[in-house]
Amino acid sequence: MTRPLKIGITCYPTYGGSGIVAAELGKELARRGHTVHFIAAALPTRLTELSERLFFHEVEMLDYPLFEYLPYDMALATKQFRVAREYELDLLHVHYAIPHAISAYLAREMLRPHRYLPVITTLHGTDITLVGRDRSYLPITRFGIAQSDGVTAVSQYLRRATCEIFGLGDIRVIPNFINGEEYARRPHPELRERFAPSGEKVLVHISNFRPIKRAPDCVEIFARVVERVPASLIMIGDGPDRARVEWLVERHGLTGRVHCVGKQPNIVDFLSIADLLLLPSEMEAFGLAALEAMACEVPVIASRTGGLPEVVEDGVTGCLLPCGEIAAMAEAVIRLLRDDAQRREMGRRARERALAEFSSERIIPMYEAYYREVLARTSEPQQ
Ligand code: GMT
Repeated sequence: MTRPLKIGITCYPTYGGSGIVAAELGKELARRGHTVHFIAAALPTRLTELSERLFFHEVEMLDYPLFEYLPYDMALATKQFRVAREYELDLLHVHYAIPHAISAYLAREMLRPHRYLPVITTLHGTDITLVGRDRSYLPITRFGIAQSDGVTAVSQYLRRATCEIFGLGDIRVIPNFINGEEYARRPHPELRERFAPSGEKVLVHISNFRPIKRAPDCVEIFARVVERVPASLIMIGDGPDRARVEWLVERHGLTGRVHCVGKQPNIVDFLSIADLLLLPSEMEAFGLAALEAMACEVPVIASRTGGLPEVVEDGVTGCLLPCGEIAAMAEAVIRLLRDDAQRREMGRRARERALAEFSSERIIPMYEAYYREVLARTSEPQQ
């Protein structure tokens, strides 16, 4: 029998899908008997409960008048080094290359006189396609990825993009995953009554309202839809574009029909009353919100971009359209809202696909196998 592992995980705790994936991965690994130590600036949002196999170590930062910018990367490296030494971690798994891969590299080098601590970096999207490719970060991002002992990407698209942008090739694709028991459609009459009291159809958007998500497009699409089908739109999340979304809602006279509910702890409740998910992003390396919706039998209307075609099957589990084509997206929404039978069939197939391709039962063993592969490779004598 293989022994359980001691794994350090670093991620962004509050903002975005990479932190959600990291937290869910940690919980799944702990359920399978491994011990997981989260090393981050704050407790990751999805990590509500710690246990004897799930630990959290906060990165402490000394402020000093001389520091115009606090050296977080160094504080993180120090914490990773300390936790790895004290808890005898087998490996460090960092999510989002910048700056986590660099901090992990530093921690590994600090520990090297004692022993070798393998580092695995998971690429999530903008760490490559937006921030990482920017000239100010490109060389150091490339270095961090190249120095990692193992690199995974959440989609084939992201693997290809990394090869093209950085000229780096040895990347394993391990897609994002969903726990099919937690993510399942459950009746929620009170919530439906609150947002659709007259039996309106319910559209949902979930994002961090950054420009790349094109949240304002949802309001433009909805403005066209609501002229022809009674509907409500629930916008979940918060971020820079929220004010613009609220302004557009007023301008289109949609107050009371569009509900900006901010960040919500229980996404499943909202997805359980949703008829469709809108995801008009400019780019998604994967599109975790799409997968969460699919698991709850919600078809997805999304942009044909990045890794989304690997998640949403056009015409089968949702519709993919060119980014920014508001009118075409609105037509697709109207068509599906008017055809209950087709929409429900798409929802059924969406859940089927989510479970068949992206269930935690299928994906977590890929991470476990990859950990063991990297450990076996790095336990050979280092040059
Ligand atoms: O969006 C980001 O800046 C990074 C990241 C995050 O932390 O939310 O999002 C990416 O990772 C998610 C989880 O793997 C993916 O589902 C998102 O598609 C991806 N975002 C982008 O590619 C824009």
